[in-house]
Amino acid sequence: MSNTSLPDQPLDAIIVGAGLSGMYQLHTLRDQLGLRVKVLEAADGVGGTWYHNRYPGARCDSESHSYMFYFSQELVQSWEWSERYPQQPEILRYMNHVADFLQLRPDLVFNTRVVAAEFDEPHNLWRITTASGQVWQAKYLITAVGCLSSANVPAIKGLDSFQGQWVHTSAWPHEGVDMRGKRVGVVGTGSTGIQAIPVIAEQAAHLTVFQRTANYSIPARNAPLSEDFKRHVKENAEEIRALMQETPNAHCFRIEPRSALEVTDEERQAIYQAAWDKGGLQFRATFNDLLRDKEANDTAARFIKHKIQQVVHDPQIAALLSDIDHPFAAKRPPIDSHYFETFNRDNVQLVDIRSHPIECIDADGIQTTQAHYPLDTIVFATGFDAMTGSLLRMNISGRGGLALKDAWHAGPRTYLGLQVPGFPNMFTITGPGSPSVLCNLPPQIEQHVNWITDCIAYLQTHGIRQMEADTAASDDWVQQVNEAAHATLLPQVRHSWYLGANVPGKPRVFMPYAGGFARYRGICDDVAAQGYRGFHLIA
Ligand code: N01
Repeated sequence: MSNTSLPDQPLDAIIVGAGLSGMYQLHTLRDQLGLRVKVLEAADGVGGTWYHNRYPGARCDSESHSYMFYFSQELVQSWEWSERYPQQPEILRYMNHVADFLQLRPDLVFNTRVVAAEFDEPHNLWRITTASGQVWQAKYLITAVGCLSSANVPAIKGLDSFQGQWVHTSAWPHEGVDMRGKRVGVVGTGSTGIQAIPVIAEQAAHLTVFQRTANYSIPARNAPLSEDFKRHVKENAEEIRALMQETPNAHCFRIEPRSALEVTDEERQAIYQAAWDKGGLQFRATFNDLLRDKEANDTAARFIKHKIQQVVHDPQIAALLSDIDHPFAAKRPPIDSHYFETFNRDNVQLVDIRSHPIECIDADGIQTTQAHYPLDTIVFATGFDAMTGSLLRMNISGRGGLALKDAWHAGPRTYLGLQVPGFPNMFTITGPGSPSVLCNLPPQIEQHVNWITDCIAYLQTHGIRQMEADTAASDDWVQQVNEAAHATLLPQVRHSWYLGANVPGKPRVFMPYAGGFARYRGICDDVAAQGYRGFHLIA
């Protein structure tokens, strides 16, 4: 059987998606449990989000030594990052290295988009249909489709009539987009826009940034890694791994055990300044109550807004950029390389589309309620139909033909972000209800994959045909996810994609588990230790 031809017998497992999660899941099921497994992937290579997100400036916001697998010492020793925050091409090289190192390629099936997955109850099998009409069969269906892989292209009137080129950052053409001599417009100032804008400004003749919501950003202070640091990572891999497993966000730094309100103004200022100089996401780890206490959060917000006003020369532009309507880090906090400085360039213009929204796009550019902006290229850095978009797009139906979109009509309901009631033997890696996007993803992927692997080993050795999340256990988990979110400032943001509020018509439910990675891991371990409490196991 070649890796693209259908097997004669149903497989043990089909994994959808060849990003980090799909690749590691293939390795554990195939090489540890000896199961027959294939990975179906729509693209023609591995990488998932890093295969598609090739926009200028795309790089990781997690420090490189935390954005890698640690389950294998040999794998750790076989790789070296070049920068503190690796760029997309280097991350994609790492992904390909993982595929080769673990000899995964014979079981990766590329150019194969899943368009439907149905649970065949009498045969206890998942039937998975691809865009070319092939039907694959397997006992277990494991979705490894990532949290941020369905592009959110705003439905702006007239987009089809635009005579220039338009692109979404997450579907960047592989041949690149030539910005030289062009009038470029960027819509969106989230993490992606903030990475892309400084690089596009250097390439384009003129750049217009359309800002709906001003955003905080901390300087990344990216730099090449020293040989000493590279050695440090290799020699301390176990400690680094242990640290990431203990921290709430699965990063390589601890949150300081102090309140922003228990120090003097001078001490607080000095702490923020040191974190600003050091750069990166650690800024939010300076105090332990920034995400829980609005007054504490205000101190960080004031510090950053003041920095923006110092960096940006034109007071009107500085005012627009620092007029931020939400608490710091209540949206995913971006980090940047010279984002605010970019607005001091002569070829960059900031347009406030909160006060004067976009009315339409015409053949020549963007029309707001105030003015027309002639453009050759429009870049949508407008984010994703996050966490549920890619799952729903697969047309999954479970027991009795229950469609996932109907099961989730009021928002996603899962047990631990791992299973959905009514969908036996289906597992979701970093699904809604797990910490997922609130964490550095590789450690969480390792945790999810290891849990699923141990679980499947248990099912196989105990002769269990079906495993399915209990409805009451899922309802209780949804409640816990809700309570964890409301213990923080996270749900206070309008337009937050954590809530699904960025996609018109999407139910507003806080999707990721905000109780912290370490706590979540403990809960999952506990559930397994109690014979998979909250799941029905049918022999
Ligand atoms: O998307 P976003 P993103 N008209 O949804 C605006 C990850 N990531 O791609 O805030 C006009 O955060 C929207 O405005 P508003 C990371 O987890 C990871 O930037 O809704 N504007 C906002 O400004 C991140 O959080 C890395 O008012 C519209 C922007 O578009 C996640 O991806 C690197 C609009 C969207 O911001 C998503 O970030 C980069 C409309 N109709 C990103 N619709 C890593 O390092 C939306 N906007 C791993």
